[in-house]
Amino acid sequence: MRLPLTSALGLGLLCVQQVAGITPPPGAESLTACSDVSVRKEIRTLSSEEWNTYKSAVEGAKSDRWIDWFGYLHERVSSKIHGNSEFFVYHRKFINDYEKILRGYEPNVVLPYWNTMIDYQNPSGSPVLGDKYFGGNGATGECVSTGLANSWNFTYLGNECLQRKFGEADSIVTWYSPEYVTSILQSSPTYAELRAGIENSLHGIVHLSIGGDMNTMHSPADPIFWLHHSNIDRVYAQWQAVDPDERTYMYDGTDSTGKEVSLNDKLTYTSTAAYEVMRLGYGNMCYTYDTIKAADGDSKSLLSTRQRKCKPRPSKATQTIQKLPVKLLTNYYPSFNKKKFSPLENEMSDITPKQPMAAECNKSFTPPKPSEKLRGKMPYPGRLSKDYIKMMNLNPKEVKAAEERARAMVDELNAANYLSPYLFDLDK
Ligand SMILES: [Cu+2]
Repeated sequence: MRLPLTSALGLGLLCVQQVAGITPPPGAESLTACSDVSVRKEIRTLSSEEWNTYKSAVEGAKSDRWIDWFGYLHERVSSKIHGNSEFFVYHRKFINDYEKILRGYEPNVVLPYWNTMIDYQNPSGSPVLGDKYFGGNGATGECVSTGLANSWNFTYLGNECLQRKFGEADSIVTWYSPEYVTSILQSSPTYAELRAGIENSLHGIVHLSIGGDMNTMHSPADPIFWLHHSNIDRVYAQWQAVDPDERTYMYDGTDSTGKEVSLNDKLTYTSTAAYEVMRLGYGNMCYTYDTIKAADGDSKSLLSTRQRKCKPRPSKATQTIQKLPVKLLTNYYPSFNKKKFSPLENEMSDITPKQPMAAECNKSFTPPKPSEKLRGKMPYPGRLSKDYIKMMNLNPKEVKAAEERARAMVDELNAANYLSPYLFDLDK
C-alpha cells in the first residue's frame, strides 16, 4: 500500500517503509535503515583522489593476503553459487564483505564498478585494462605486468603470478552491449529470468575472455573481479528499483540442489539469510549505485552535486531505439514500447569508450560520433566455451537460450539499420 505523501511526511521516519510500498517478509522488518549510504560509481568517473584511495586499500588487502582468502573462499563455494538463483544474492554479500575488508585500510573507500557493456566492441582497448587502472594482458608466462595488479603473486596458488590470457593478438572477443542489458532489464519479469539473462551472458563472457585467473574458480584473485561483479550487482539493483514493491524481495527459481529457493535460505556456508541482502540501504547493505538516484523512501538525492554532474545520462541512441519497428520493440524493449522510459531500465548511457567521463567531470563534452560504416553492422557477442559452462556448473540449455536471444536481437537491430553509439572505427 502507498500512503499519500502528505501523511507520510507528517508521520516522519516511521513511514519510510510504507512510502516505499515495500512489505518486508518475516524477519526483514527488523533490518534497520543505514545511517550512512555510500554511492558506488563507474571507475572512470572517480576523482584521482578516490582512485588513489581505492588503490591503496586494495594494495593493503593484497599484502595481508585477504585477496588470497577471497579467491580460496570463492573456489570452495563456486559449484553452489553459480548457474542458479543464489548467484545474485551470494555475490552481493561477497563483494560487500570485500568492501568492508577494504575499509580496514581506507575507512572512506567505496567499491567502484566497471560498466563493461560500453566497452563491448573492443574490450582490450578499454582504459580500465590500461596502465592507469588494472593493467592489460599477461606478458611472459601470462603474468600481469602493468597497472594495479602489476607483478602480483599468490602464496595460496603456490606462489604463482596473477595471470591473464586474452585471445589472438592481444584482443578480446566482443562482449554484451548496453542494448542487450537494456533489453534484459525490460523483459525479465522474474528474478530467475533476470539471473539467467545476465549470468549466462555478460557475466560469463567477461570472466572467460579475460582469461588466466579470471577464468578459474578463484577469480577474485584478479582485482577486475570485484568491479565486474559490482556492475552485475548494479544491474540486479536497478532491476529491483524499477518496482521496489514487487521486486525488492522477489526470489524465485532453484538452488544448486534443484530445490525452489526461499527468502529464508542461508547463503552457502554463511549464517546470512537471502532476504538480509536484498534491500539496499538496509541492514548491512549500506550502499547504492550512482545510476540509482536515491535509496528506498529517501526523497532527496544521495548524490553530491559533483556526483550528480558526473552521473551517466541516457544516450541519444535511446531515442533512436524508441523509433524502431514495433515488432522489435515488443520483442526486445517492451517498456519503451509502452512509453515507459525509466533510466533504471535503460543502460544506454552517454559514456562511451571514446568519452570516458573526465576524472573531475567539470568539462562539457561533445560526444564523439560512432562510425557510420558500422550502421547495421552490430557484432554478435562471443560465446561461452563448453569448458567454462562445465566449470561454472551452468545449464547448457539456459546458456544457449541466452546466446541465441542475444544474436536474434543483434540481427533485428541490424535489419532495422540501427547504429550502436558504442561502435567506432578501430583503425583510427
Ligand atoms: Cu562467482
